[in-house]
Amino acid sequence: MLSWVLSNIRGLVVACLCIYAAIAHAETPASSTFAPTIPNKTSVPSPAPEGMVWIPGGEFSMGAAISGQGSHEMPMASNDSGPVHRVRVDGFWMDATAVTNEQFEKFVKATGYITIAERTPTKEEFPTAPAENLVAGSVVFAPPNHEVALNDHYQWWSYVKGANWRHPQGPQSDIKGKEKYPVVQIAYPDAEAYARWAGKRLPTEAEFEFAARGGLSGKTYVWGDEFRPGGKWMANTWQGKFPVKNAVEDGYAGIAPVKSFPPNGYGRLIPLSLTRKSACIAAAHFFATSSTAHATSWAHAARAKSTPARIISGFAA
Ligand SMILES: [Ca+2]
Repeated sequence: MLSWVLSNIRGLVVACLCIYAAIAHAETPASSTFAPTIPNKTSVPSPAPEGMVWIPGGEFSMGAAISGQGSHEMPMASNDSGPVHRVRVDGFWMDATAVTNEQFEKFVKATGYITIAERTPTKEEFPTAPAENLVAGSVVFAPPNHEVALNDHYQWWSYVKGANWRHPQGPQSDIKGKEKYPVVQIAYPDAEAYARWAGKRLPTEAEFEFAARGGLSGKTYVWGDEFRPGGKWMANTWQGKFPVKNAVEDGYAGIAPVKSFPPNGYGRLIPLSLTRKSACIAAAHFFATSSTAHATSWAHAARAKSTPARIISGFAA
């Protein structure tokens, strides 16, 4: 049952709806060390689409030089982030912030779209699941009241019937007054659907990482190597013993409204940092845009180990 609940990640959120523009990746010789980002010299197209920033593209060092265990602590890197390798991306437009609840609501009102978390799972999708478990819902952060091993995220994620983007923590919760918060409980197909409706697309992982780095290279965070320069909170993070105690010193126990923290070097409001997946953990949900999406770019992306970002975040806590 537990394994089914956990495998039923269909509702687990893609908080990162990054929709954007053009591509064209080309692999360059791998290197185990970071080298400076070399931005493209092409001029910025105009006019700028509303709410979007131009990511110049160029050549950069992608990945992480260290491996980690996927804990909440920084710095960390997922084990598939290495080795560091040079990748080139074309310039593209990207949403400056995560897609908000009010933006997503416009999409739903216009299309009648029903998200994955709102759909009842079928026996065909989950043939081994007990019938009583085939209920619509999603995964919600539910911290234990005692310390637990950090290699078992099932200790703090629970499948909750009726949890979806309108009710992020379950039926008793809602998003009233949270119009400017990133939409959560959104699955990858939901993000794709939103992107299509908006005339955009999801970014590849390479594009996402290029944008997240903000022109810097090999830095721990998108703003540099110091976690709190001048004592300033630069992103929404967890303070305290995870997942038991959240001291909330940065003012946010769960997700924060967009634009709550400084943007990075490209003007994008990206929270954390460094490695692809962890960049999302602090609730970085972005949307970029796009004018074109070449099929070949996906192939190139795959070759460069830069599969389209299927970033999950969640933080419906
Ligand atoms: Ca926080």
